[in-house]
Amino acid sequence: IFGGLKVPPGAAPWQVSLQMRSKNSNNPFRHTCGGVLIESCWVLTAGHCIVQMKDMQVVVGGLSLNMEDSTEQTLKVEEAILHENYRESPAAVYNDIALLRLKGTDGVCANETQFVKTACLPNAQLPDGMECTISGWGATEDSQFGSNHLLEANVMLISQEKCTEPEVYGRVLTSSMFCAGHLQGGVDSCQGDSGGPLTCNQNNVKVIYGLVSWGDQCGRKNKPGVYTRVTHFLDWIKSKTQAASP
Ligand code: 4AZ
Repeated sequence: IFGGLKVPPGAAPWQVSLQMRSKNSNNPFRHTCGGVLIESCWVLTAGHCIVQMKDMQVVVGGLSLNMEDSTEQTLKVEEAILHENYRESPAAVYNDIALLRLKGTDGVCANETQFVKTACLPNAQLPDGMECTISGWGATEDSQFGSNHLLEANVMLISQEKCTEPEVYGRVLTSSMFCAGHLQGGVDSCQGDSGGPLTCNQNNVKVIYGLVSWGDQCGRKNKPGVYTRVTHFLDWIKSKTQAASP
């Protein structure tokens, strides 16, 4: 996150750190992407986060990556479901969404606490210009390796009309994506934040409106972050999560 501040305990209880097994024996799992807990056994993330991931684990309820928080829960992944129409091109990533089914017993995987809660899904489009919040452990203006503490920043929803202008992203932006940020630059998501949440207030409830997906670098003028439009995938999410639960 560029231009962010530390997230206070319990303020982003659906935030997930998606971690991949690494060769470093001191730290056998490495933070790779963000994600969002949407049900006790389901995490929503970006498709590009799981395309080449084998051995993963999910951590919820933690704020710091370099020490084990007493509030965190570590879960194993039973199944990763990538969107059938996931595509990468040099210009953009399409249908950049995936679901992770967690390992648990009797339909309980993550346990709800003050620090671990599921996020609500949106049920309508939200207005351009609305202020929303992004969070993650990704690269910052000071470190390309990311932040040890979870950071958050406020960004504005940018109209499709503005974001498809040639000086922004032009026609590579599709209706299943949207832009959010600050066109003057400075505040943005970045590498390592991918798959993590963009939350907005809808009727006084925070909903997961976007997933960090891509962008032309980070924090640059006229190059806001691009997010997977969660409302576009509600039927897909429903079909996958309902098919696998009893
Ligand atoms: C990335 O490389 C990435 N500024 C993620 C988000 C953004 C740019 C790049 C948005 O994963």
